[in-house]
Amino acid sequence: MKSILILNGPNLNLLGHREPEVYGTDTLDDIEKTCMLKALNLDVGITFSQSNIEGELVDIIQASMNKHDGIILNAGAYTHTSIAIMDAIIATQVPTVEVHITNIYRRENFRHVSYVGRAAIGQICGFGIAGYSLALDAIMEEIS
Ligand code: CA2
Repeated sequence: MKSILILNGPNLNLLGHREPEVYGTDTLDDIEKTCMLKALNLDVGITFSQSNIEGELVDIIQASMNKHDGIILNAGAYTHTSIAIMDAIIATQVPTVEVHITNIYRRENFRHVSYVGRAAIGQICGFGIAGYSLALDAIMEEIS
């Protein structure tokens, strides 16, 4: 059975609790439950993880080598700044799909740059939390 890591970055633990007008009312737990159900249907194992700390995200990505077949990554604001996370994805060579809840290209200019995007297979953004489910389909298509 394939194994996918769903990794979320800084502040995404606040989903559903703050700024619902931007990020909606679903929590990270809700996203996890939805993904778990979908994973059952797809017959794939998923591991869910979140950190607010850049170095921890790098550690988690490194540890995914020989453990997971793919990564779904919402690196939050580190998307736009972190060469370290980009390098970790490239180094580990685990196929990665980048996800954003919002359409980052309709927001401030500083969100239009994605370092993660240079290392990812592809990007899904602007579809709310459905993006995680779409990313699961996309990564399964890629690694099956
Ligand atoms: O749209 C996305 O998924 C983002 O990755 C979310 C990041 C943002 O910095 C990226 O540009 C786009 C922010 C995550 C913060 O999440 C919050 C959730 C609820 C309340 C406050 C922040």
